[in-house]
Amino acid sequence: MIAEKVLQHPCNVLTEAQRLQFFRDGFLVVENYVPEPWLERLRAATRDLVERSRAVRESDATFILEEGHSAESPRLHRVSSPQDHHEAMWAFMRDPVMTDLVADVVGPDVKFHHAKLNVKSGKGSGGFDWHQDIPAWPHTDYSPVTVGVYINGCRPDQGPLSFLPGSHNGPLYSMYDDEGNFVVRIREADLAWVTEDMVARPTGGPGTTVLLNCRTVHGSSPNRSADPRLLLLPVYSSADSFPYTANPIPSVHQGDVVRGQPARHASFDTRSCELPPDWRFGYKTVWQHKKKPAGY
Ligand SMILES: O=C(O)CCC(=O)C(=O)O
Repeated sequence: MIAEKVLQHPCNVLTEAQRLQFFRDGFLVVENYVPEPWLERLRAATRDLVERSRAVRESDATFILEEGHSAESPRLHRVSSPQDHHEAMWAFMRDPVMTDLVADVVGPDVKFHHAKLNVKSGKGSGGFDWHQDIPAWPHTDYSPVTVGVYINGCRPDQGPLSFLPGSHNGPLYSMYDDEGNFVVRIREADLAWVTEDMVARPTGGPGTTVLLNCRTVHGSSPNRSADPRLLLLPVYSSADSFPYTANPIPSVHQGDVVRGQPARHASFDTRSCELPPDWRFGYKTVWQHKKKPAGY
């Protein structure tokens, strides 16, 4: 569903001013949004998942390990598809606390696409270079939104998500490097116009939640603190928006309508989107492309 149509529906959670801010900036921060009982369940689920990672020696489709990971001292970049591995995660992602919020920016009918839990274990966990999300999973329109829930909050030294406000209205940049690898990184030359004062790096307490439009340029710095920075990142779209490439992070729940009704007609935004590699043959994560990554 395109923004003009979304705005015809009343808000559930956000104020009208917050929603307009989302469409103006391409992101919105709702401080301390997720209530403590949910945060407790998410923390417990995270502990279970981290516990399971003790048996893992090499990164696999679920656990992306950080350097120094061991059974004694687990260090994770990410848990892919946490909703497929822990019922509490899926219960949260389809709960109105999430779906009513998402409906405010995609319209009343909400569809799940994929999710990840970025753990960023701390003491130097790497950051993310500037990128846009949608070229990894193009859809028929640009309604997809990533919701970022800081389970324990995020301080400036923990590598908060950083945004270029308004960049969702600009071009989509290439996510390929000169060798043709899909590196999920915008070339420096493409962002030569960016100055420090343009960058937003919002932080907040436990449950602080970020809504991120799929075209917005964003990244993050390393987590130099001793504490993990738990960021749960489910991705949704309006129900009438359809992916036209394979999902890089497949889920048994992909395509589940988690609020409202399934669509009878697809929504189209004809602005072109660069295509990713064919993910049916596997997804090479950003970490596998990093030789000496920026920000480490
Ligand atoms: O976890 C982070 O700091 C950044 C995550 C991100 O940008 C992504 O997964 O697309």
